[in-house]
Amino acid sequence: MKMDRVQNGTLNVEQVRADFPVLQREVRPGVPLVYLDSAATSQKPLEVIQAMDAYYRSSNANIHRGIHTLAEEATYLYEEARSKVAAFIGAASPKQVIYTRNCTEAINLVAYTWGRKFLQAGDVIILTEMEHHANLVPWQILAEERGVQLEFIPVTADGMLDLEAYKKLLEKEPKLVAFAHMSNVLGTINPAKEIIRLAHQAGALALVDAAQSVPHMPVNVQDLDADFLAFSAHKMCGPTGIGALYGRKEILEAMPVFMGGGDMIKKVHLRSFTPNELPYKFEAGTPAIAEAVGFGAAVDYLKKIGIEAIGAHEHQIVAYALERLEEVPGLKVLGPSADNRGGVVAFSFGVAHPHDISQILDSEGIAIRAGHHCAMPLHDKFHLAATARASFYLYNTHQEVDRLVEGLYKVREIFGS
Ligand code: 7TS
Repeated sequence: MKMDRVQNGTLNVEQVRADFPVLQREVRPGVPLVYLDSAATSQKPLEVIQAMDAYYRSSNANIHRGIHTLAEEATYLYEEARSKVAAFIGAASPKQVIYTRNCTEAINLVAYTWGRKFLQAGDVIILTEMEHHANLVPWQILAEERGVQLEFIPVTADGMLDLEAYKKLLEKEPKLVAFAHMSNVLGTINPAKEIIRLAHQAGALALVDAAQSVPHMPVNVQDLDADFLAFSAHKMCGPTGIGALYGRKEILEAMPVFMGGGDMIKKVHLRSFTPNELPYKFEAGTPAIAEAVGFGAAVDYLKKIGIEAIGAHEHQIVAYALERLEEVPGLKVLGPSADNRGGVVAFSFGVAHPHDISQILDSEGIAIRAGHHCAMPLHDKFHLAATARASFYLYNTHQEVDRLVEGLYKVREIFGS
């Protein structure tokens, strides 16, 4: 398969597109879909859909319980997928990969368990001004409850983190530095390895919100030396309803349990319980089994295509998009140049509200996202209530960027912006 979809490290996008059933559809008769909203959720290749379908058709059972053929198959598939996900991010052991509902739940798990056990009033957590609410609100809740102090690495006018300011903040001896590997608005790829190195030097742990990086670039938790790393399957060709938290083993072991119930215990008495081993300790109740199977299939798919080739393709598309969008009068792109950016372009456009832009583009079959993209403080920083955002993945083409630009000229005609 690798042969026909990738040639000399370059994606054959037409071949790739054929793997995604939804990309064949027309939004309305004669209007083909241009899907530019993969930062919200990616489309799913047939292999993922089929893996989940096959699971339900032939192996559906609850896991870790029954000693019957189907239960054993389901358990095997669920754990096999965990091993695939662990290998994909370079984790030393699958035991360090905890299934969660999504990236949001993974970060909340850390805030609720590690945060509540190890942090006290006055302790400092460093975040950044470009965080998604998923890596902001859980810490705000903790701050309110425990008197933990939040500090923020500033974002510069061109959408980069101010690392000099970060170094100053580290003098406050934080307990945790939690940051987005890639911004879902600015597209900025942050220097994760350096941020983590500096955090460790200052005695802090580091949590990487990798929701926008794991789907698009090689991410290796051991190379990064991350203490925690969180991401969602649905942004990486997998299903909704499942994500993962990677954690350093000794930290996960020291953390108290998250939710209570079946599977997360070794023993239960009427008034007490003994927690299970990793990773089950953090997985209470019947999990998303079919979704785990789909998650594993998504990793297989990305590996077959090659994450480097995917990243290189997106880099080309985003560089082309930046070049084409610059031509459109009145349009202002947020964030850095293509060199420091993944496949996300958010912009404002004169008098046209992002919702109107999105609606007009939708009439042309073009799906983008409009709003604050769950990053309100970042929008406040740039004095914007909302932006329009196009985001790209392995299946997007240069022609689709052209369609976007044509659509924006139509917006301009209507609004005279
Ligand atoms: N972190 C970042 C950087 C994100 O972009 C997102 C989702 C999340 C965390 C949360 O992921 P979830 O799967 O738990 O929801 N970002 C977006 C987006 O940009 N548009 O829709 C969801």
